[in-house]
Amino acid sequence: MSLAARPEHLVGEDSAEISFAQSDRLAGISLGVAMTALFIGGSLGPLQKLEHIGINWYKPLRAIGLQSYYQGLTIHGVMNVLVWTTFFIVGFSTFAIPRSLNKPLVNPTINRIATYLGIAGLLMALYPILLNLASVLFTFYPPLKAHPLFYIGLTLVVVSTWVHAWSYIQTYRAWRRENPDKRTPLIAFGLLINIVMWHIATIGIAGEMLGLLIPWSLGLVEATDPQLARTLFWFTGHPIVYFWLLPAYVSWYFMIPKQAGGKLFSEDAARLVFWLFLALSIPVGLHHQFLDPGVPAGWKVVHAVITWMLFIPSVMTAFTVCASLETAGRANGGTGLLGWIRALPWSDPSYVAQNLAMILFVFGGIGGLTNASYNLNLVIHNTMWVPGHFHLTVGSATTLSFFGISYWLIPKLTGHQLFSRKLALWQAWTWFVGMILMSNGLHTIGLNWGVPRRSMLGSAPYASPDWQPLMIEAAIGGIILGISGLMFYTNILGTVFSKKKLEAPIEMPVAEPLDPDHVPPTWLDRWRPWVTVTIALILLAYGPVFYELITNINLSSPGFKLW
Ligand code: HAS
Ligand code: CU
Repeated sequence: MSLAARPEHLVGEDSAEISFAQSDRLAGISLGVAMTALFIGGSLGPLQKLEHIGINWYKPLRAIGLQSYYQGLTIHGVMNVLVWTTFFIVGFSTFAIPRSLNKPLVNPTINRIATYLGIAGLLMALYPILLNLASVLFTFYPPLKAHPLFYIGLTLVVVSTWVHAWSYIQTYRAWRRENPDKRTPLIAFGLLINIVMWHIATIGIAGEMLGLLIPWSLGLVEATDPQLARTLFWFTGHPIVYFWLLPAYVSWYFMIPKQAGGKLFSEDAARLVFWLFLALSIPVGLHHQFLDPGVPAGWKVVHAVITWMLFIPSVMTAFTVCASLETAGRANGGTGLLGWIRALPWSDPSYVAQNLAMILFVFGGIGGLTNASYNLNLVIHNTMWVPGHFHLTVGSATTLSFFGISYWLIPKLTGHQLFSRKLALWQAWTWFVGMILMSNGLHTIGLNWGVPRRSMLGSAPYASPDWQPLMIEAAIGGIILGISGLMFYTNILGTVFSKKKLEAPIEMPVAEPLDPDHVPPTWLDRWRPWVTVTIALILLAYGPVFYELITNINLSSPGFKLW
């Protein structure tokens, strides 16, 4: 279908008059920072697994300044789950929102400022981390106390995402003024909901940083209130996981069907799912605090119930994405009950990486429900089960999907052919196998023996020989993941420095709905009611909790530096 003939809400590519060069350049910078961060953080992962089976790697690494296992684990957590995700999402949004609206950013200077602010914040936070002045892990729970630059730097990274968000919203509003009766194009729709959800969600961490941790680390106040800090942290800390997931969902819903040769099964279902994530992502943070003594039990129940409601949009996603893939498989000639699966594009690495990510997410999601059940949470909280869970979610659903996106996006941005499709396919499959081995080992030792997470198990006096086979399984998985990571970087660097230009331009994949004449109802494209419900639910589920904690604020805990 020619661009001009496409229904308006499906357009998503350069037209002769419109240039996206500025936003593409900014997107490229953010993606580069993201990938560098993952390289640094990811390379420590296999080493942690080796420590757990008694191979002590961090002593030799003292020569290059790494002081301890906990410093390594902080670098791993901060670089992977905070920096890689955030910068990739900003890069992907900066690339895809203007294209999807078919309108360049109205004020790219704002995004340029935001990009450099984010990088400045990152460097500021890295300085104390690398000097072993902030080995407080990625959750930075007080009373562990880091150097002030750690908190200030991370705050600036969050502020940079707000500044990006303001620019995207400005561009969207300009588009809306020009198109008052049109439905928001789907890719922009999903990414905008994600960034707005994130904006509301980060009020928690902003409160924690500005109200408690920064003044405390600067010595302006002597003591802090760890319970209030933890609760503010998880106000942001749960929705952050959907901030990481929703860009992958954008790709699964609105891009993958196109790449696979099919159609989006239901546009209405897809739109509803994103609104449900806006409304339900935030008022659930207490499911990370079921074991915290200072939070009233009744509110934990409320958050548990909303968490189960949040399960619904993910199950709807499983159904809709599967149905879209079925349309693709059948369009490609697949027949029978399952024959369409074989007809999916299993030789396209971008597709394969993302489909494998979806499969791993089925197991990560089931584990999430286990976590959210209070009585089961008592068994697995703070055990190795939890890293097992989040490597299937952020480490697979998100990260492997982002790899899949990179396999078309990096060639698109550089204008160079992907260095090696075969290597990319191997990369996706080795990530899949490595993650199955590692997460199975971690889940099982956590569940069966309560083996603690975030511990130097290789030298723990309580470690039992019974754990060893599963630890070895997890370590083999971790090493395979390390090799897979190296394959990814070889391919990306190979592409960036390749001399082979693209033979044909790459278009951003934009899936068309199965029924092209269907116009989604207005209530699925209006911000006001959904934002109102979101704020009301937050006030309901968190209002009394914060009222209680703030009126009884207890600034009594000094800071500790235990590393
Ligand atoms: Fe979680 C802890 C509950 C999802 C990340 N989670 C964590 C932590 C992280 C994390 C990082 O209730 C650790 C934080 C820390 O350091 O302490 N999580 C949930 C629940 C969900 C969930 C209910 N988590 C995620 C996602 C994450 C993530 C997504 C990152 C991206 N999580 C918890 C709880 C804890 C927790 C407690 C605290 C544990 C504790 O005690 O410390 C749900 O959203 C999951 C719903 C998902 C599904 C899966 C749907 C499947 C789909 C794929 C479809 C497949 C297809 C394949 C189409 C039900 C959508 C087709 C295939 C073909 C071949 C055709
Ligand atoms: Cu959560």
